[in-house]
Amino acid sequence: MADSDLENIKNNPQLNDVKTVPVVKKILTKNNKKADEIRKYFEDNDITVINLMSSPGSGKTTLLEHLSEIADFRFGVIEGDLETNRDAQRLRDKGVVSIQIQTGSACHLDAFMVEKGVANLPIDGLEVCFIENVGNLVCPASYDVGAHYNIVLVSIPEGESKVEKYPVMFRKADLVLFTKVDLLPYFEYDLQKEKEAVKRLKPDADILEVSIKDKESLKKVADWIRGRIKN
Ligand SMILES: Nc1nc2c(ncn2[C@@H]2O[C@H](COP(=O)(O)OP(=O)(O)O)[C@@H](O)[C@H]2O)c(=O)[nH]1
Ligand SMILES: [Mg+2]
Repeated sequence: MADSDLENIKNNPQLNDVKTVPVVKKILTKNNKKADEIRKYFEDNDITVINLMSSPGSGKTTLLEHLSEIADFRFGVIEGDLETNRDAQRLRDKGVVSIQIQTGSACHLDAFMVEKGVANLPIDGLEVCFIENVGNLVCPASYDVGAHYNIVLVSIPEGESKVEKYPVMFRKADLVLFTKVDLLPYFEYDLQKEKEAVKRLKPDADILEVSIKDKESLKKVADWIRGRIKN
């Protein structure tokens, strides 16, 4: 388990009593071992795994739908939601190989849930596998799901200060996407200030602005991903 994960537990008033810390530590240690197995499986098959995390509705599935039209790499998707197969179906409608995991009441995916998705995902010819995590800016950040990179999305209509309010999530980000920037004229939103907040929390995170109305912005996301594909 990473030191930062233990720090997160210790800083959480619900989890930091003497009885709970060893239990949570054990759960995360088991999870991380399974996540390493998943990463190895994908590496053995030359597939780069990317975990998408954000609040519900910030544009994860929409981004994947658009990437299916412009990306010059083949990708599959493991979808995580509490209920329904809707997001996986949206992607299958676009010709993308996609498997839905229903978490029931769990607010995040863990490596054991992802393992079940992986078992049903046909990976022939894939270069990238996205894991669309459950919409939530808190819980998914604590669970390694076997990804190589984390992309965190935050949309303009969610309002300012999300980065500073949910630092654990943004510290995990390799790329932060500010989504729905076409809506900037309609919101009081200081994008520069929010970008600076990202840089303070995670100085080496890349940052991109995205709008589905601007194909060039989507191409930049595809290029960032293409740059992380092995071979
Ligand atoms: N205006 C605008 N709306 C967007 C953009 N991206 C996504 N949306 C809308 O945001 C809503 C939620 O998107 P969805 O992809 O389902 O979010 P998810 O829960 O993160 O997967 C949908 O109605 C999308 O059409 C964007 O760039 N601009
Ligand atoms: Mg979705």
